[in-house]
Amino acid sequence: MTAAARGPERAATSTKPPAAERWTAARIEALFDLPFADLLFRAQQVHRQHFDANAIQRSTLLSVKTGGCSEDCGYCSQSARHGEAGREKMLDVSEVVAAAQAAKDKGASRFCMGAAWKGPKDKDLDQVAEMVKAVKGLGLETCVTLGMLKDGQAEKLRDAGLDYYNHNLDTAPEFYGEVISTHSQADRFDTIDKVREAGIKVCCGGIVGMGETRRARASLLAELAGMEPPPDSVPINELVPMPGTPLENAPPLDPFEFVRTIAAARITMPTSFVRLSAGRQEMNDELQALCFLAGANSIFYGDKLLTAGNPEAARDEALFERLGLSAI
Ligand code: SAM
Ligand code: DTB
Ligand code: SF4
Repeated sequence: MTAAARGPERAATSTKPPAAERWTAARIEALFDLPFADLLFRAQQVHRQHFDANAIQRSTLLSVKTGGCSEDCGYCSQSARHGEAGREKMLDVSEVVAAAQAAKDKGASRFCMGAAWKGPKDKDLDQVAEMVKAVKGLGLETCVTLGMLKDGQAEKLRDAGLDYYNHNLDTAPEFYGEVISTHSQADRFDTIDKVREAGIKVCCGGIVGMGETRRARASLLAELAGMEPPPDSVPINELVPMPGTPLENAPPLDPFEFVRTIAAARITMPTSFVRLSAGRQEMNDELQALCFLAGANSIFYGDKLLTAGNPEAARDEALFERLGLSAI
């Protein structure tokens, strides 16, 4: 089923459910605690009620402005405080268009442009709006992730043809301060509200594997599922431990715990696209297949994320072929 076809269902779920039905962190943690096969079976059932279980949406990422960010997010290679990503000036519109055309030719349906900013200055925003317009003109869906937005900026992006804005909650509210000190999660909600009010679709998820507890993973999902409505797209990133960052030595997450997180996201946000996001390059094909079985139905496609690696398109093509998956 397409996102457009899900519109009326989404409208129907926007009324706040009674407290007993709300996905609290405790209820979501109880999902995580299920035997693995039971959890995956439930996730598959929910997935098949709302989506074609063999169809995966593919977005290609491009960093249009890399490094030198004022924020101190402990996982990020682009922070000026610890990042080793280096600093690059903003790409020209022509460079972005060439990358977007190449992504389209390889079979991506959406092109996502990221910038390492706390938030864009108005002058920067005008340049990104030009990029959005040009990429949209190629017939691709558009997404940007630019940090926090000021009043009026979301509307400018919408008018340029922006379909999605990515802005993650990143982790549980109670763990946020352990990872980021230069802004609060309340600031993140504020930008998400601005995006939604401008009529742009919301892409919002988080990162797991940063040393958080299972309860904190459940708590992140409770925040996401509790949005009214939940995000249209929910990226679940596994921490890519980037050299030089405070989290470079974070202990790796049990791979089955990652699959459980995907399954719990699918069950608690039945009509959202759940994106198997960062960390895929470190996963074998079998683990990725389990993630698809758990209800992931979207990936980043192309050999680079923003600064970290991602599987090459040819490897993904081969995996799709082996699993009988088709691209949306
Ligand atoms: N500056 C903007 C912001 O913070 O929203 C946009 C770029 S930021 C790199 C986008 C998202 O990438 C972050 O919110 C985080 O979820 C994810 N991310 C960044 N570094 C990561 C890493 N090392 N591993 C996994 N996810 C990461
Ligand atoms: C998201 O949730 N994950 C993407 C996208 N949104 C912008 C970014 C992942 C970044 C991984 C680390 C890097 O490439 O630097
Ligand atoms: Fe800056 Fe975004 Fe990286 Fe945080 S995640 S340091 S805001 S680029």
